[in-house]
Amino acid sequence: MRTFFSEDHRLHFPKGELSGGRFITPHERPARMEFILSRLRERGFPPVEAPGEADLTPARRILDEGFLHFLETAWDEWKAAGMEGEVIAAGMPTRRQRHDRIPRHIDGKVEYYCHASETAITRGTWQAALSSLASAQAAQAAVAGGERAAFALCRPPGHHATRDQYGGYCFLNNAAVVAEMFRMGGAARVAVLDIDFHHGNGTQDIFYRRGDVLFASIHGDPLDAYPYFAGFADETGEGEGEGANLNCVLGPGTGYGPWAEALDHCIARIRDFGAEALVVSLGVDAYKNDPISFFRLDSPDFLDAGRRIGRIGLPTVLVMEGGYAIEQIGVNTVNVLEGFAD
Ligand code: Q9C
Ligand code: ZN
Repeated sequence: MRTFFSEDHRLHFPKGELSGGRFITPHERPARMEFILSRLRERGFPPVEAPGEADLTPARRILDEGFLHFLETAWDEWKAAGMEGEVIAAGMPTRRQRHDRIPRHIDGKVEYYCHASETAITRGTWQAALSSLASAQAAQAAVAGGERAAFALCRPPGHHATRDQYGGYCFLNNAAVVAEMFRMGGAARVAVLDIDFHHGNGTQDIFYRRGDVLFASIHGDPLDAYPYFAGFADETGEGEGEGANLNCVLGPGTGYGPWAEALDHCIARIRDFGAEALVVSLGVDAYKNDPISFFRLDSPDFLDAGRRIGRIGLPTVLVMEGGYAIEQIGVNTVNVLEGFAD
């Protein structure tokens, strides 16, 4: 399987993540990529390939233009306003507040376009997010060109980014753009299968009213886990999208048995839906020792999960999302890829 990867991810490494009332070194850090790259080499995967430039045309079809412009200019505006640190949202518009006017002041714009303040924007964040998207797009092009599957080793991740908000370490929704590109390329129906521990609220948001893209996700119960305010089982889609959104919610301590049952449930739905292409939001934070999640998958379970996903038999782009047990992220991620290719 070919892997697409850009070194530009290094341009995004905030000094701090707000966690438990303190600033810690972000869980979502550059070293994550090193462990995956080294495992890919160890297992004899072909050398990773650098993507070309990101093409924002497909992104503009599903993302808000003002949001894209904000991401591109936020750092400069923040600095021009005399802010000394990294771009961090101190608040967000909430219940019974106005969402119909975008603030003029950069501090207000940041609050408008952010949904989780653990995530900071730095000088290089936009370029890193663009190059991450470029890797996803290169993987999509490879699959559209006839490869059975390709791996987009994306950083920063994307599945928490909605059409107009960043957060949860995500800025541009790579998986959603790939799904849209499959549609543009002629696939009548596309499925996104999200196995990251956290609910892919961004992807759900983008396709919620659409019947041509199925979103199916297995994740920690939002009553107990980020993103808290989305991901419940009764969110099934709206309008044309009714029935094209499947949330499989599992509680603290869930092991591979029930997790694999949920996976099979998602797979059956993907088959019934008649998807012609598959996008996998590949997070490995369901791992038992992940520092910010509560499932109990073990490393060999990822191999089995990969096998089940491979047996769906669809042209597939696997897009990297989360995974914060850094020492094991390489083995767990590559296990999914190897299981898939079995
Ligand atoms: N104190 C992804 O896996 N909350 N994002 C962190 C830690 C945000 C995870 C709380 C988690 C975001 C792509
Ligand atoms: Zn996650």
